[in-house]
Amino acid sequence: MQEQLKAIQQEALSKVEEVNDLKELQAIKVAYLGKKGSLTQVLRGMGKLSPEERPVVGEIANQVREAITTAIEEKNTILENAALEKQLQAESIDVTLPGRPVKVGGPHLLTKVIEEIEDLFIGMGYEVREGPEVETDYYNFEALNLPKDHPARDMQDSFYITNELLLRTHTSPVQARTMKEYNGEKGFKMICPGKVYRRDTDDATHSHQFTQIEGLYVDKDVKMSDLKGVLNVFAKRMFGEDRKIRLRPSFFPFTEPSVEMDISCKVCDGHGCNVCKGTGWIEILGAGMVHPNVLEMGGYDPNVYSGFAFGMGPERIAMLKYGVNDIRQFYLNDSRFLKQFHQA
Ligand code: 2U9
Repeated sequence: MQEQLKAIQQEALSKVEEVNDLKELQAIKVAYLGKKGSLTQVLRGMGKLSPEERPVVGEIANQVREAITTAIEEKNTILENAALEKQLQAESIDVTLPGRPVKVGGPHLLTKVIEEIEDLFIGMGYEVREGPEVETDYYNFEALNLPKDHPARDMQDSFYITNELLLRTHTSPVQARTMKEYNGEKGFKMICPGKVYRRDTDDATHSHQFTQIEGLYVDKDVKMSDLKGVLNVFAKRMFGEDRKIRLRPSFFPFTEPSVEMDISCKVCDGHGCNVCKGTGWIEILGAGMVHPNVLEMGGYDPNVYSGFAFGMGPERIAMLKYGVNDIRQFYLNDSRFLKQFHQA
C-alpha cells in the first residue's frame, strides 16, 4: 500500500504540474482527494492492515494527502493569478488612445426658427397656444368661414380620418378654439405654432406635413395699422432692420381685408434678381383683419370687437434665412445637412 500511496502522489503531482485550467485542476482534486478519489479508495483498505503497519501507512497517507493538497492550492493560486492577469490585459484601457468622438446634437433648424419667432411675439405680449393635430371639421373649416361646400376647402386638400375628423390643414382651429374659450369676454393675443397636414405631393417647396405659426389679436378697436406695425417689427427683427415690408391685397376666407406681406430682397436689395424673380420682393406671410363671421362663431360681437390674424410657414422663413433650397431637407434627418446649423 505504501507504493500505491507513492504512485498516487507521483501521478497526482505530475497531473497538477501539467494542468493549465482551473476546472481541470478541480477535477484532479476530486479524482484524488474526493469521496471516490483514488487516495480515499486506498485508505478504505487500511482496515485490512496489521496494527503495526497502520500508523506508518497512516502517516504516509497524510503526507501524500498534504502533498497533493498543497500542490493543488499552489497551482490554483498560479492559475487564478494568470486568469486575472489575462482579464486585466483584456480590460486594460490604453488611456493614451484618443476618445471616441461624442456626437453632440443641436436644435433642429426649424425648431430654432420657430423658437426665434415665438420669442419675438412673446416679447410683444402674445401667449403661445397649441392644439390637437387630429381636428374636427368644425374647428378646421366651419369656424373659419369655410362651410361644408366652400370651394376653398379644396385648396387645402385634407387627410380625412372620418367624416368629422381630419389631420388639421392649418393651425387656425387653435385660434378658433381660443376664441370660443374666451367666448367674447375679453381681448387676447396669441400665436400658435404646430405641424399641419395637406394631401400634397412632396417636392422642393411642398411637403404633406409641414409647420405653421399663426397669430391672432382680438380686442376692442384693433385696426389694420396695428397689424402693419406688428408685421413691420416682425420683419425687421427676423430679417434685419434694413428690410422694408410691403402689404399686397389678397384673399383668405377667414380674414377681410386680407393681405400678403413681402420683404425687400436681401440679395439685390430690392433691385430684382433670380432669388426674388426680378421683383425685388420676397413673399413671407399672409394676414388680414378677422372676418366678422369668424368673430361671431368665436363668440365675439364684431360690432364691439375686431381683430387681426396672420399665418406663416417656418420652413419658408428658414429656407430664405439660411439659403435652404429644398423643403424636404428638413425632414430627411440627414446629419450632414442638420449639423450645418448647429452654430447658426
Ligand atoms: C382665426 C382667424 C383668422 C390665419 C391666417 C394666413 C393669413 C396665411 C398661410 C401662411 C403660410 C398658410 O402655410 S401657409 O401657406 N396663412 O396666410 N393665415 S390669415 O387667419 C386666421 C386664423 C384663425 C380664428
